[in-house]
Amino acid sequence: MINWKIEETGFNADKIASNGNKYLVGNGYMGIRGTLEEYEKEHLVAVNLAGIYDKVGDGWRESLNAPNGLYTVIRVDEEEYRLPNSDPLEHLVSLDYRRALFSRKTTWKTPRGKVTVESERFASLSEPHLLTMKYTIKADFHADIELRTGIDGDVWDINGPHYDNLSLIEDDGLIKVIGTTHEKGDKVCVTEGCNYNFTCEKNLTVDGKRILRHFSFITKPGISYEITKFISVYTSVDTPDFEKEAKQLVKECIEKGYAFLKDQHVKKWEEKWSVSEVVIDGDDDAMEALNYSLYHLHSIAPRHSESLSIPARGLSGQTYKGAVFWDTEMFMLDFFLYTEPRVAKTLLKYRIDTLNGAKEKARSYGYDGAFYAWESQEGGFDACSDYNVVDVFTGRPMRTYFKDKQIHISSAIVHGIMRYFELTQDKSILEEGGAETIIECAKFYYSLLLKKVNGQFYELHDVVGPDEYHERVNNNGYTNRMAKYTFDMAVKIIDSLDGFNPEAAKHIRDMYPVDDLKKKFSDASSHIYIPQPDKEGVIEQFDGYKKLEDVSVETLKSRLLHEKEYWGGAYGVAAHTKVIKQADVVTWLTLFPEDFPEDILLKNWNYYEPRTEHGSSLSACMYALLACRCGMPEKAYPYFMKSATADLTGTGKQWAGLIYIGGTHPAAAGGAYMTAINGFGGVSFENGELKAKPQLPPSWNKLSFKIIHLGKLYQVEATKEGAVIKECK
Ligand code: IFM
Repeated sequence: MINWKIEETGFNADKIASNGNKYLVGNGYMGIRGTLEEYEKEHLVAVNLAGIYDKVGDGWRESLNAPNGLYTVIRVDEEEYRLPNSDPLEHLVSLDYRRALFSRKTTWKTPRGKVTVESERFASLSEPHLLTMKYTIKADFHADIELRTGIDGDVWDINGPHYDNLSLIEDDGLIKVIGTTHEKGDKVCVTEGCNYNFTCEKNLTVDGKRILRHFSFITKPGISYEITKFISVYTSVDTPDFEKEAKQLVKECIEKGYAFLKDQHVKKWEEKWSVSEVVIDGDDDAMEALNYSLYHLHSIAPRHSESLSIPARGLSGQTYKGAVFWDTEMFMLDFFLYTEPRVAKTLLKYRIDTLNGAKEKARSYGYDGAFYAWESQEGGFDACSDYNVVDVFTGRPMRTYFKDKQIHISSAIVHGIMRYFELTQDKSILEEGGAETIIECAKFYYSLLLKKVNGQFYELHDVVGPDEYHERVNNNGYTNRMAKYTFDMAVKIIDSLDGFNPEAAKHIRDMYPVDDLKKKFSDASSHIYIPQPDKEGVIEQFDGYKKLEDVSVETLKSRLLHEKEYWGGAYGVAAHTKVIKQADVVTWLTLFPEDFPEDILLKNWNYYEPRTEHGSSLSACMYALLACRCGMPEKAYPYFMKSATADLTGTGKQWAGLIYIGGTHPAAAGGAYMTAINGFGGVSFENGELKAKPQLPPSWNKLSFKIIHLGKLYQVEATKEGAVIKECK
């Protein structure tokens, strides 16, 4: 059995950035990096907010980090003690990921004795605007302590600063910092109030962008001096009354006290685990890594909203501009669909509600329908830049084609909506805009189809597939197959309009010439070119792939001139070779294994596996899933562990050229979940029935989990002998 805790003893300054990700706590509204209270912006402190963005000058538009209400520093006998500046005698950080509690304990040796600080914090799962911390100081002598605690408005930004001005205010015993954003004048308001159990001299200062309370007292040896902080975070996008609500929440929390709030928070987490915990008998490492991954997914689920999605790096900072990618629909969605379908719907509603942005993007390129943002922010705005990578050699931005050519993004939205519908039979998703979204995505692909004068097939040219190292290719198999799927789904929707509520059906019929569209989409689906296996059984990833240089990933690595060099783009080392960044044909075959006999699936797995760099954390799980499909759980296992441990090891890529891409990896977490449940557990849904044909890795004796299907909760017990599925009463 696992102890649901990760911890690290001793202090290592090199781990400040990676521990910020690893020890993150969050509640979907905000993510608080696992940094220490005394850290400042150079240590990548962030209270990263969901769904609110800003742009400064020519910098990239990115998500906001709120002022840091946890900020706390101590002075002992007039000397400041803080990491990383003052070497500790002992240091421990830990994360109880069952209860989502971060804690630290640090002891310093001072000239007169030892001083220990301990803290515990959580982003409340029962109150999305609340961040709470308990901080204690203990000394083994009569230490002269000055505790400075308050709100640090000098926040870490990649493309900031985002607050044009900051107001630092004391109000009725509380302190607050309100930042006004550059672009739209949105307000971010952090309010702090505290309780403490000691008598002291008090003072309040405003020091630049910090508002700080000072508590001065002399310790008695062995006595703990405790302060609890209640911090509310609100924005003007949440409510026009943000200041009032922020204050009210803090006041209420001061009354309720830390223990009560913690208890409520822990109960909420227990509720989540009661459905989502996965038990792996025989492999504690795997069980720990998997549930730790699920912890991250829970921590970033936007439960406070009905229409919001999850950024590719979760709420761990501004990497990838805090934007939403296909990661959500293709990699994270199943976890929520199986354990908390309401969240899955929220994620998809975000796409439905940003349809206008997608239509505008399509129009801006001269296409019809909906071309979803590659890096989606609010309103569906595409934050992806045409120059999304910086060349390490010249320091110049490189033209990349993620935004304009990665057209498979729209099909991911269709896949997500249909998967939600198929697994829940909740038609409202289609009636409330899902049907329209699917039709618009189909119109988009339809407007891109090409036919050569004497050609038999429709083709899709000049695209980028999931393997981003090969840009502007023709007939990427994954993209063409997903376009076909989109046409099929649009036809299915048109055919099912009679079963919609009359108003929704009328809306669709009024908007579209449905019979004509059905004819067009059916024709497109039957005639779109889908690459077929060659005589070795291998499917060419795109036209001309086979002619590229066949080198190993290792050889390619040996050709690098710089460790941060970008492998893709026109001149990247991978561009003229068969080395691919991430699963591409393999992703197609994972999604549509029924397209080919099993020996073809296997041949393609064997062919592409040694040619894949896995430069994206999205890659490994697709190899794991297809390996399971091919009856190779032992080959799937290392890929599963790679996905499940992405945030535990923190060894993923940190740079794309000179652009920082570090942070948490929720798509890998979701991919690990899919591998455990769909792959090893062999879960499928046939004719509305939940089935499981397990194939466990050698070391696993039993895999147990729960799944919500068609509104009912089931317990699945999978062993090497088979599975037992029981409805939970
Ligand atoms: O969506 C992915 C993409 O497939 C590869 N680069 C990183 C993106 C965000 O995770």
